[in-house]
Amino acid sequence: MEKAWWKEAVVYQIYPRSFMDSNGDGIGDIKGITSRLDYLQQLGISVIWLSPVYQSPNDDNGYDISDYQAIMTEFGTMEDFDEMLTEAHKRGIRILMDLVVNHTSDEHKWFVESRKKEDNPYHDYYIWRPAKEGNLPPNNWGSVFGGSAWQYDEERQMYYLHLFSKKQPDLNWDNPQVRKEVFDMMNWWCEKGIDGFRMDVISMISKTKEMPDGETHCGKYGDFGKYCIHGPNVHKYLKEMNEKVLSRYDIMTVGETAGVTVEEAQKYAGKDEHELNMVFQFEHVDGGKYGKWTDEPKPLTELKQILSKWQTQLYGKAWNSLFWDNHDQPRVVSRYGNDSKEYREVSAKMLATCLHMMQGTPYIYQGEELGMTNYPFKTPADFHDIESINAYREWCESGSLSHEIFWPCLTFISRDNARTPVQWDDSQSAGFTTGTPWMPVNPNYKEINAKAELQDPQSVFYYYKKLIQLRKEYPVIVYGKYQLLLPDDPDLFVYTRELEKEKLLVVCNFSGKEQSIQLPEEFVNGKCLISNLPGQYDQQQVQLKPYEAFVLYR
Ligand code: TEU
Ligand code: CA
Repeated sequence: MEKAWWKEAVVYQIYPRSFMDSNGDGIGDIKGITSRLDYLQQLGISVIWLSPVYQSPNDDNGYDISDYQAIMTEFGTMEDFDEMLTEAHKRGIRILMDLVVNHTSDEHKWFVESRKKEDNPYHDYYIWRPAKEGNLPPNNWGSVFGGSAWQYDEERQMYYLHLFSKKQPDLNWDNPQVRKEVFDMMNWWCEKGIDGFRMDVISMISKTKEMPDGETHCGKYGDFGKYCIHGPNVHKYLKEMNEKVLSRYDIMTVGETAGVTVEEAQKYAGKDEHELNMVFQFEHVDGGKYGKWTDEPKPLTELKQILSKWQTQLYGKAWNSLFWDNHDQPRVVSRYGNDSKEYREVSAKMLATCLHMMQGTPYIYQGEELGMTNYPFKTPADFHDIESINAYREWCESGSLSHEIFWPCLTFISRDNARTPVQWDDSQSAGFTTGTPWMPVNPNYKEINAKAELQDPQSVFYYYKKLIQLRKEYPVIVYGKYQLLLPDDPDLFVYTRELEKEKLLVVCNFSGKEQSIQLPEEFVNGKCLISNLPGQYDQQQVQLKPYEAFVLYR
């Protein structure tokens, strides 16, 4: 298999608003990030994925961009950005920008022009359609954040499409001028020296010309998926982007492709396709009882089946990205582990072992390396996230579900779980800010914080550090072939990796109960590379404590 730096990298995602505040206004910022680069270097990561830092009215926390070539005032200045980039590079850390080009903010100058009544060069930059009789929207599509996907514009007297909030109008990628503007902007950032892009909902940039009603599943709105996801020209446009931008630089790219199948992923990230390096697939975190909402984790057998399918079916054809957490997901220790006092640390380490020993590029979301947990929400007024607020309104206030049924789902899955400030120390506001944080700090910061973990050699932090180190030392972790063992075991996740003469055995107990396992003969007396408990692994029969995990090498 061809080697590449981005295959060997470990990425750390920063959600700037909640990472570190440098000036006491309660909002994380770029100088705050720069001040924590030493911490990230100590962890050992090689790449930062920076969630959006561009100028934005923050309807969706920066995923609604009003100027792609300016920094959000609250986050600092372009000088601050340049300094952060230089300081990161000095430490051997590369920076990926979040590229949000399926839509802009409605405050972007392109949209401000586009919505004007008179004809102008921006008229065709967005997706405009006349109203249907009775001034009704062009079709029944619902937006991801609730309500119709169409907004009537009084000025232009037409509807525009917004797959997300009405302040996030979708760009018309069929217009060559739009593509040129986007590619020029990307080249501008590459010339600045950034190291790649994470591409927001890149699978949605191409829409069908015909826009009929979508199927309705629950509720009154139709599903736009068939017409907007992996649309007719998406691969054509990405190949064009590759030719005009990506291929000209030594950069890394990862596409966010919700709903992607293994076959489709090979088109986006196939090694000879000349599109992207890898994609994010979401099967292991998607699918709830009510749309995306649920109050329970997937059964382990299903989780194993999904992750193993991606491991084996992309092998040698395309590259995987590996993640449990991001700014749109709840905290993994609360979701697939156990965030009780007794098991939080051991289960956080087990989950990390399970993911970091797989093939693909691992992504760590800020705070995950500390075993940060979900937030104890008390009332609907505790939410900041537009998706959570709208979902509560749509499911509960409309009466389709009772508060008692929906509340546990909302608190279990809400994106706000990931967005509370990073817990740096046990001082007020967890050392995130000297002011009032824009979002409350999780009250468990006195026990769970970076300062305490840096002082404790047994901490979750040092465990992540060791996993990252192992990936650098053992090529089998990066390039080895994956095989799942015990697929039907409801409690144990066991797999092997193999590269020429090297072999790894990874054993993870996902349950809160003791388990036992019969090791494959060849691993008896194997070398233990890492374990989250002081276990004995030199006999064929091994007893496992709750959430125990270990890796044997031979
Ligand atoms: O998310 C895209 C996406 O597919 C959404 O479904 C997302 O998973 C959301 O949480 C729905 O449950 C990206 C960004 O990651 C997200 O933060 C943005 O809000 C969204 O695009 C719009 O830019
Ligand atoms: Ca600040």
